[in-house]
Amino acid sequence: MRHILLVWCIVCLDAVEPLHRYNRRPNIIRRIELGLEKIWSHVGKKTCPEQYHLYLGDGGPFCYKIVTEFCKSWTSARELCLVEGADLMVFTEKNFLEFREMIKDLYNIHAFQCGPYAWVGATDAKTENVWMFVTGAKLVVNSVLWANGEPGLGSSGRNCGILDGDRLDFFMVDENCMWKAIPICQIFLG
Ligand SMILES: [Ca+2]
Repeated sequence: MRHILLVWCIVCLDAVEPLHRYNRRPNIIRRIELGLEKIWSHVGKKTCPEQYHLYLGDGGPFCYKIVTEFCKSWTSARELCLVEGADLMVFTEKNFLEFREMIKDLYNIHAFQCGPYAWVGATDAKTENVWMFVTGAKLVVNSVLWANGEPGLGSSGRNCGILDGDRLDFFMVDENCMWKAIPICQIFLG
């Protein structure tokens, strides 16, 4: 199972972002492998590592962690999750609205490090206007995740999905991947 997870992870990396970008930093694959080893027992027992919360609703079971204290580009945010055996969060149509409320409430209690923005595990970096989740699943253009009028079709400089709490009430927009936002990490248990 561990090897299946690693192969899945590497295939998904390549599905959404060319693997050679990661191979320029050879340690990252090893660090991802170590991350998967760390969470392996949790996946087997359906428990969450420290600082992660268990979610049993739609799309679960999975663990998630809203990392309010780090401010990163999309790729760096994703790497932060990957080395913990996680990945950037993906949502279902049903659980998104629940998480959006949770993220809004959390921001109101405890402001995020770089403003009201959070990265989603979604990108069209590989093929412009073809939005993919990091799981390899396709994200439809009329998904409830998107803010009205988003994504901006043909915006090749905006290839990463972000929840924008500044203007759009934490619905998703396409943003420049070098923008800084907090990661939300997710570990699927099933
Ligand atoms: Ca784009």
